[in-house]
Amino acid sequence: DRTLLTYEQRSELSTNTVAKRLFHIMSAKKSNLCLSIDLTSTIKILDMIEKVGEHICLLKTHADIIEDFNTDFTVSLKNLAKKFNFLILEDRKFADIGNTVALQYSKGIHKIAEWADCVTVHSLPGEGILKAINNSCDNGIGSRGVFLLAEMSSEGNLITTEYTAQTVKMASKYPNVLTGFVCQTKESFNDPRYIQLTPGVQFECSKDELGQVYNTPEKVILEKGADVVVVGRGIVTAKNPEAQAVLYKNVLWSNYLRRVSG
Ligand code: 5BU
Repeated sequence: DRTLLTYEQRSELSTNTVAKRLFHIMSAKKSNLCLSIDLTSTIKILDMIEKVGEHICLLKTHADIIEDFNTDFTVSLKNLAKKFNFLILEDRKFADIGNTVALQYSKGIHKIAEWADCVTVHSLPGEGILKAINNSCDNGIGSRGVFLLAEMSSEGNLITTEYTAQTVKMASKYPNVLTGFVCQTKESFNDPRYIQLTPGVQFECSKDELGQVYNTPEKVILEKGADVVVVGRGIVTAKNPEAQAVLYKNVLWSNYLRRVSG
């Protein structure tokens, strides 16, 4: 059972550099909290990171919602990642043929490959999409990672258990580029090398008006097998985001300790 091993133990097994680094950061900072920073201005994003950067292991971005995106911003982002010791995940959810994804990954305004340690990718188009990112890494951009979507948190999504199983099978051919899976359940995969990233988390079990479904920190860590937990509006829209981030960090970490102590 991968969920009974510690993050240190799992970092020893990692075959992807980003997974290894993320496991180390989690142990060092005692944080398995990923902040989903879904804000639309670069100043607001950088301000928010100054407040919560110390408490997170991973920062999840949506570059395409930022109205004033620019290269100075990505330089600042990388500096903050270094200062506070967290990694950056661009939640781009690539879903096209490999050739197009290779271009979307490294070109355009966003040049994602230059600043994001890892990206999210759909398995729907087939393994060409993993090959594309893998090739980009081999061709000079260095060690990067992929979180493959095996399940989603939203109500009525079309992913079946068969789709999840085939996704995990497809990924098994790319251990060097695979950081982990974005998923909702412990049963979706077994391999302890990979990180389970789980979004849809708030203290209040509830929903939003557009189909997002929330589980509590305790439930996703103890029952659902989450390793890194994504919190967005639960922190970003709080009156005091820093205090709220500390609350999430502490609850998530104590539930992880409970889990690995059996
Ligand atoms: P929230 O504010 O905590 O609901 O934000 C959740 C974030 O995680 C948001 O950026 C989504 O795009 C992202 N997400 C998700 O909510 N559910 C999924 O299954 C996947 C990503 Br994949």
